[in-house]
Amino acid sequence: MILKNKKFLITITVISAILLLFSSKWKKQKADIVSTVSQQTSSSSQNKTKTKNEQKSVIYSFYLDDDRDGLSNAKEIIYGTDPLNPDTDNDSYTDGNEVKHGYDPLLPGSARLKNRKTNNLTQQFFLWAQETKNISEPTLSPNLINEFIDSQINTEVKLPKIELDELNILYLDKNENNLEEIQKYLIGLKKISLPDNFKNYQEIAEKALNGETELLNNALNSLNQTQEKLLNLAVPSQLAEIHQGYIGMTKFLTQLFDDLRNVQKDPIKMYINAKKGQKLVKIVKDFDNQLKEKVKQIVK
Ligand SMILES: [Ca+2]
Ligand SMILES: [Ca+2]
Ligand SMILES: [Ca+2]
Repeated sequence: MILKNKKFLITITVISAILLLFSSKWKKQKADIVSTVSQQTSSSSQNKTKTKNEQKSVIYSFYLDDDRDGLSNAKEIIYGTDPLNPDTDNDSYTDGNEVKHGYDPLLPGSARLKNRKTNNLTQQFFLWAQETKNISEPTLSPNLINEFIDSQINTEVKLPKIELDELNILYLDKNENNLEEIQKYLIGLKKISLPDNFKNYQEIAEKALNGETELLNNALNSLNQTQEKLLNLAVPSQLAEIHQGYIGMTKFLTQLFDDLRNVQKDPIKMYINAKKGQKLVKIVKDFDNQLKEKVKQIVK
C-alpha cells in the first residue's frame, strides 16, 4: 500500500491537541485559582447553617484563621502546623508570630524557618518575599509569584528517559520503504488521545485545592491508559526515537498532575508546573514536526 495522499502526512497532529490544557485559556485563568478558592471557602464560612462538607472545605483558606494565631488556615497547612492550636510547638510563641519573624513554628526555641530541611517551594517563596521584598506576611500575589519563579526557579523541562526495550519496535528491512507499517503507525498514533475528563486543568486544580481528588484521579487514570497505548503501539524502528519522546512527554505530564495531590501544602508548585506545561506544548510540537519530516524523508 502506498501513501497516495500527501495530505495524510500533514494531518498527523498527534498529541499536541491534548495539551490544550496548558493553552492560553489556562494561562489567563490560573491566576484566579487560589483567590477563587479562598473566596468560596470564606463566604461559605459566613453561613451559620453550613453542612459538614462545607465546614471541611473551609479548612483551606488564606482569609480564615480558626485558632486566631495570626497564621491563616491555608498557611497552617503549608507550614505543617495545627490549624486548631495557636502554639503548635508549645514554646509560648504563637504560630503566626513565629512565622512572621522567621522562626520555625514546629520547633521550640530559636530554630529558624530557613534552616528547615523540608522547605517546600511555597515556604521558599514566602521566605524569599520576606527576605528580599521585606513583606512580613506575604500572600499568593500573582505578580510576586511570577517574579519569584522567573528569578529563583529553573523551569526547564527535562523529559524522563524511556528505554528502547520498553517500546514495541518493528525492526524492518532497511532497504524497504515499509510504507504500510509506517502508515499503520501513524493511524494508530492519531487515534491515541486523552478522554475529555483530562482536559480541564483548572477545574482539576481547584478541586484538588479544596481537597477533592476524584477528578484528579480520573485524569491520572486516563493518562496512564494513554501511556499504555503508546507503549503497545508497534513503531517502525526509524521512528522509535521520536516515539520515545512522546512517551517521555506522557510521563512528564503524569508528574505535573501527580504534584496536584500536594497542592494544598505547596500551591506554588502548581504555578511552576503550569510554566513547565507551556514549555511542554512547544516540545511536543517539535516532536510532531520531526515526525512529519522523518516520514517525508522515508516516503520520498
Ligand atoms: Ca491559625
Ligand atoms: Ca496554629
Ligand atoms: Ca510556638
